[in-house]
Amino acid sequence: MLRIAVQKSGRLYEDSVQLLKECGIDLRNVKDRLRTVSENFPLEVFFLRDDDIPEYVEDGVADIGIVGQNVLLEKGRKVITVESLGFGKCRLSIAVPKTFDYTGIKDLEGKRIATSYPALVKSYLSDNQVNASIHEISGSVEIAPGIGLSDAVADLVSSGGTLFMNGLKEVDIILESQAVMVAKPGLTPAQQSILDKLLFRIRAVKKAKKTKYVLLNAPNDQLEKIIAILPGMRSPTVLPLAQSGWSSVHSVLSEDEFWDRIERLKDAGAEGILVVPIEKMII
Ligand code: PRT
Ligand code: ZN
Repeated sequence: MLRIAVQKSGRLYEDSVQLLKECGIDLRNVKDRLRTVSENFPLEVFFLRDDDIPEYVEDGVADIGIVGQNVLLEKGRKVITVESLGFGKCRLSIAVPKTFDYTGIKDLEGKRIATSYPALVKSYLSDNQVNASIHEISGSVEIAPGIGLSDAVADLVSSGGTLFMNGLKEVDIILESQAVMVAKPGLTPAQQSILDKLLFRIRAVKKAKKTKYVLLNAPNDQLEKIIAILPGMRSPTVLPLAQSGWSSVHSVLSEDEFWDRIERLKDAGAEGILVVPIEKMII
């Protein structure tokens, strides 16, 4: 049995539970529970506050956990990052009032900065040889300058809407963050083997999300040209259509090259292009 710590409620909860479900791990009655055991995979799930997860994993109360890199690096616990998960993306940024004529980090010399991430901010300031006082507050950091508590803030940003609504502008990025899976050092061979199984599934789910299955009809005299545009896992599948002189071509395309290739396929004479999501991809 492997014990995993995930956020009890908050921004990482839904995606964490969803990821486990997409890995085929049955989790029943997760709402309002502190722990649950999967019925079809040797995994026990603990639901905790995100701030506590690095410590619980380091101490071995849980064997693995899902947590934001921002929390992980702030806490400085000795755990191993085993996989980036691609959700919970945000950045820890410095923001100042719109009226602050900011030219660079040196402008924060002697200033007061409000943040919930004192360790990360402190090390960023010292890397840049800036002396400033840090005011640690645990929530609603963005209101600190408005009420005269600080001159600047260092807070998590995703869309930037919260900063904007509070008359602040983002001026420096301290850290780009996303949710990661962490593990305690020294897993037993049995635990490591469950983790390997889980990571295998997570990677298949992640890969599939970035990839689309494409089906199209191609005139046979254009087949060579069309096949050259499609990368495929090995090479595309080509099946004859009932209508003579035409074939059906199946392949996979990654998200980044998707639109470019679709344009080229159309130009090369492809018709009836269907694009289908892939649930899992094992290569
Ligand atoms: O109760 P618990 O302690 O578990 O949760 P929490 O309240 O401490 O954390 P929670 O649920 O708010 O966030 C959990 C994790 O989600 C964070 O540690 C980040 O890794 C990640 N994450 C991703 C974010 C954001 N995006 C985010 N935008 N965490 C917080 N925010 C906040 C930010 O602090 C600011 O108040 O959202 C606001 C800004 O959003 P925008 O879109 O207006 O810029
Ligand atoms: Zn928290």
